[in-house]
Amino acid sequence: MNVQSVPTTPFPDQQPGTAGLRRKVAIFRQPNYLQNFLQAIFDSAGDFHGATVVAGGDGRYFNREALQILAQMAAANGVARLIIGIGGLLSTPAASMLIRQRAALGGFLLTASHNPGGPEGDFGLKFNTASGGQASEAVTADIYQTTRSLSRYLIANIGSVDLDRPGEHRYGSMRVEVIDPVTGYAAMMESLFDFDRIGELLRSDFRMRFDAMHAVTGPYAEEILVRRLGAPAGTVINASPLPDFGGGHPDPNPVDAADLVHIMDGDDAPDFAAASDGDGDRNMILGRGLVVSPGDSLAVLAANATLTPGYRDGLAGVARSMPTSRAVDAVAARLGIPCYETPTGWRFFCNLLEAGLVDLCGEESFGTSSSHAREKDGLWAVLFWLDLQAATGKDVPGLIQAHWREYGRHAFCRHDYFIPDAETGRKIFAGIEGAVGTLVGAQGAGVTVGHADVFSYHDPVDGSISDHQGVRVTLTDDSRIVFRLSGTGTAGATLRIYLERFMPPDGDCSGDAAVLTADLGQAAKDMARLSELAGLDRPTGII
Ligand code: VG1
Ligand code: CO
Repeated sequence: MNVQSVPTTPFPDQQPGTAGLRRKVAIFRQPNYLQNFLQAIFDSAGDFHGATVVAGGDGRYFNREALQILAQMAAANGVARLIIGIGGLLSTPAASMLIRQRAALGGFLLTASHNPGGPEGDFGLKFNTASGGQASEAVTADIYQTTRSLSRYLIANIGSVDLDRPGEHRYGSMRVEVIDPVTGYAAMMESLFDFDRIGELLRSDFRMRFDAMHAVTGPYAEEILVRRLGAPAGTVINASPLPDFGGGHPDPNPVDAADLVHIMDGDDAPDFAAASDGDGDRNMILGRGLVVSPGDSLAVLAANATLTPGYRDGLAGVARSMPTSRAVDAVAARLGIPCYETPTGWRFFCNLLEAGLVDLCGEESFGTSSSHAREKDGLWAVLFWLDLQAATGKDVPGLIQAHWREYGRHAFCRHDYFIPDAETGRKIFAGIEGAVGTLVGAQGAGVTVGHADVFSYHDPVDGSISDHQGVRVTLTDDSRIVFRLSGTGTAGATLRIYLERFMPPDGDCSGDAAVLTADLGQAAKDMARLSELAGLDRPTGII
């Protein structure tokens, strides 16, 4: 095997965001760009000599080419065994589990998740460490520092890896295993949920629709829902992964999965619907006429966890990202278990999971998961909701309404403001941070600010501190407004404003969340001075 050391010069922009390095495909395809980032990982994220490493992606445009480069560089950097999902595909949760099951040093996840794909779209890469979770902030900082002084990368002439031929083959001095990732994933799901009663439900007159959005979950959903559980053909729609996701935006939310919302609002709506995102780590849960908010989903799963085989012994604790609604806090208080509040980004849950402090975690953007993996897991959440429906005989609206009657409702909505000039966006956000001290007592849209702070997270496991993780504003009626800047975009800046209104259990908890939180949104826009500083009078997106 011929290993070449190729001279190169640093790219200044290779700082990973919330979920790895995401850039336009055209940027990733510049000569040496991907190579530099990969070499920085090989140089700084562990000893790759003789190591086992996992690789796969969400199937977006450039996935296969990037995997070939990765294989050549892995061989050159001494990797002994490379495990790749067949066709170069691995969902993010399946990759996380595989890293753990195979005791790999880590894994390369080629995904930009919900960002659009195709030649004009985005590409992304993140590195997960031996625990199966995304590299910590410290490791990520080392990788970034390494990119800044890189002068060479190593690449080996091993020919082209056949990604579609299952089995183990030698390329240069490296063994490449091309595996079917669905089998192991399905076995894990079978150990957590009662497949007999879910199967019975799905084979009855119960009708379900799962939208794979032409992304990676299609094959997983077909195997589990249709082949193993007996759901009728046609249950999984948009099932084949496409390099451009069929031109769509594989983000499971009411805007990008509007077709599904429409189906569930119609007269002929099925009993249950769900969608997942590009890399299979997020989920959206729908009942007839109802989209379950991410915070409610986490809260319902936590409150009913002992009904499922995998969680029948109860939960050690729960965690939610800071902007996620506080619905789960109420459940944790009732159960007498701890509830942790972490910054956005799944990596912050990993220490808690690893230390056994929590079993369920959830994010504000339709992401939920548990101790079975170190990433969020879309299909897992769908199976959890199916199992709860099978166990209780209630449908989604029934489960949600029972929950609100018990705990009250945390109506939740997100307003996004896209600011084309990133620098202006950063200034606006800095302005909000700077104004925190003056917000208390301020009035807006009939509400008074009771508390405001810049969120800083002290990791209880490793003691690390992550500051500037968003601004929290609590109002005297226990409503809440949260501001943060998106870390996954590839152009401009997106200010995300999360709105939450608490409705007590003894009152009327019905109504559309967007309407129920509209006045909070108005107050938030004024606090951020968005009209004045960015000329924006209304959100560019409401989710
Ligand atoms: C978004 C979500 C965040 C999530 C991140 C990665 O980040 O809001 O909750 O952790 O995507 O998820 P941001 O910084 O744009 O708000 V995924 O499914 O893209 O891996
Ligand atoms: Co994702």
